Amino acid sequence: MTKMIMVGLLALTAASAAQAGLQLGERPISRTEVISAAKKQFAEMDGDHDGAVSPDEFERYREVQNARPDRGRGLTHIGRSWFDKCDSDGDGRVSQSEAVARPLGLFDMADVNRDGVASLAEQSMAMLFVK
Ligand SMILES: [Ca+2]
Ligand SMILES: [Ca+2]
Repeated sequence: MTKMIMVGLLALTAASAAQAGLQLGERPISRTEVISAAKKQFAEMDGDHDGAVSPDEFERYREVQNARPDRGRGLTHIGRSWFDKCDSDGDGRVSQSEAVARPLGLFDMADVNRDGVASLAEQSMAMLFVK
């Protein structure tokens, strides 16, 4: 019974955190959360819904993000070099899979013991690489 309540609470916490973006160093983060947060963010960036983020859409999203109180900090932060780092096939557009691959790559780097969850200790290591 207690265990069920705990699981319910964890699910709730995960859902609200995904809304707010993934902050590092606050609580454990799961791999599935990273994927869903990155997909949600991609949908926000892809303003014309053509399935790819263009350089213009990227710039626009940067402005929106920088206007937020926390400036979108955390694992899904879109930095200045985000576009170039994400566009791995170099076609000048960032697809959803390219966009998800980046935070996921950072996550996998953090998840040292590969259990699908980045613990707080693992995140504190990863924070050396993510701003
Ligand atoms: Ca687009
Ligand atoms: Ca591309």
